[in-house]
Amino acid sequence: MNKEKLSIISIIGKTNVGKSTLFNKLIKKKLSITSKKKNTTQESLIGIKNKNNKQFIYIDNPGLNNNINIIKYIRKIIRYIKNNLSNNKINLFIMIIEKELNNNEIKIIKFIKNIKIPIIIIINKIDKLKKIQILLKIIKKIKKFKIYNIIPTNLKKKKDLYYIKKIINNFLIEKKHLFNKNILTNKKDKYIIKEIIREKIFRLTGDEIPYNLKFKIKNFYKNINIIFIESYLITFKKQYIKILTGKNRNKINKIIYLSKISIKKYFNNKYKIKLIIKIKFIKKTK
Ligand SMILES: Nc1nc2c(ncn2[C@@H]2O[C@H](COP(=O)(O)OP(=O)(O)O)[C@@H](O)[C@H]2O)c(=O)[nH]1
Ligand SMILES: [Mg+2]
Repeated sequence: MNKEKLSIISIIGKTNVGKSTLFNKLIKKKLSITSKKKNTTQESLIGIKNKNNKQFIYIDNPGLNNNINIIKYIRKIIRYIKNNLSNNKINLFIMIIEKELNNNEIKIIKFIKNIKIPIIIIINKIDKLKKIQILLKIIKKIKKFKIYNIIPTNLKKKKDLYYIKKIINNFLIEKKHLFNKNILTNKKDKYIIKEIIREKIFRLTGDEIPYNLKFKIKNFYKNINIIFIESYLITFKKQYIKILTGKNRNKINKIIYLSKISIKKYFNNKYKIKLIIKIKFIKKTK
């Protein structure tokens, strides 16, 4: 019999480089929300993929911002694994970059090399690069740090994902699986649903709006054939009520409609979805 193999893989990088896009593709399920806006992912999230005797545990993380302390960022990510995966350690880091390798990213490489955890670097969105020379320059710069697992990608292409998976396969260790085969994530259904709705809000509203909102699920239940969600969209600016509602409620209705489709899909069309979103204005007291 084949012995069980395991790998704990943490995906890191600046905000908006494509971490959640890669994460979803690797686990073959849209679990993490993605958008063009910054800081879409706010909490780390575990996704599990099983293949025969292999178990891949991927972690999607919030993005690295320019103004945060790099070491703190990495330590927090390492701690998340310790706390949520019963003291296990990360086997592999995947760092995604785009267009350049900046100083913060160099600091991360140095830190990770220092603690002796393997790292793969993905140079994503190569479809947006104007010249091949830019790519060659980045690769050269990375190689200076003795990192040779460098994968240029356009995550919208299937072929590129195949190479990434092949490389990840080299970092499995012989170890008992941490999760049962039918488990997909460490998060509760309510959390995933909240994220799905948050994604629609992100995608359907203007740039500044999502950062001035709070979204709360007030009531939630799930039985054998229905999921019921009653929620609040709280805004701190009065003028946003109109924008969020839209003409004849068309904006909020669209958010509800698209959320329902995604929630249904996430649960493999097993449930009817009843979703209520109430818009509420609260004066911020600060
Ligand atoms: N052009 C292009 N866009 C991409 C690629 N990969 C991801 N994106 C887009 O980049 C945006 C940010 O992706 P996301 O996964 O949310 O980034 P994260 O903040 O790092 O998790 C989304 O709109 C993605 O569709 C790529 O290879 N090429
Ligand atoms: Mg993300």
